[in-house]
Amino acid sequence: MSFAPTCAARTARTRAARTRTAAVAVLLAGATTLATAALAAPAQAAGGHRAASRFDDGSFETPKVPANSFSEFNAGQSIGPWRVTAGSVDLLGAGFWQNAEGDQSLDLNGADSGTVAQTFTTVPGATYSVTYALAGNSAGGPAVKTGKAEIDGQNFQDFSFDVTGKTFAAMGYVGRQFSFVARNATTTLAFASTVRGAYGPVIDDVQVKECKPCCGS
Ligand SMILES: [Ca+2]
Repeated sequence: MSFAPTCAARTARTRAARTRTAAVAVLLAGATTLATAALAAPAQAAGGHRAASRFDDGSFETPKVPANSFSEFNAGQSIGPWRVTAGSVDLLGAGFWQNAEGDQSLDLNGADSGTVAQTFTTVPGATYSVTYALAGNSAGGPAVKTGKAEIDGQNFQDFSFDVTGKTFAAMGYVGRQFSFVARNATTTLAFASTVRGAYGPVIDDVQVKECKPCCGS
């Protein structure tokens, strides 16, 4: 399965970081054939979750949690089209801190490190670009929040964010991007914290777009 690295490399903003990220994704994508057994079960229907549809609510706007507060969600619970697949996470309500998009965002650490995942329809063989905004919960240590983005249970991108000097009012969101080639009619995208404690990486504004024919065009 070709990955079309030249396509990923032409992604709209050819900042060095993005190009480097795409190159990493290419390398990782090449290893997918070795990890078929690790692929997540399509659609995760066993949990009573909705049938897979298009990727949705990458902004974590549903359900609404109380303004200036947050709600903890634990493994097995759903957050709109997402579900918590490990540990716990916190969904932050409007006004709690700065969001990258909309009124809410997600701390990947609730009581401790957590993972959220969403399964959505994809066209096998098509290339998709995933973008997301990354920050961190500066209310507690460690300063460097780490996590990873996974496609069908396979690590596609490690990420880290240093909250030093950041505040709830100025979260300092940065954009991250990687690409993947869909292998099946559904794909599961997950974000997992890899830092312990109650103050984790914060994500918002997750977008998944099919590259037709190129990402960023
Ligand atoms: Ca949001």
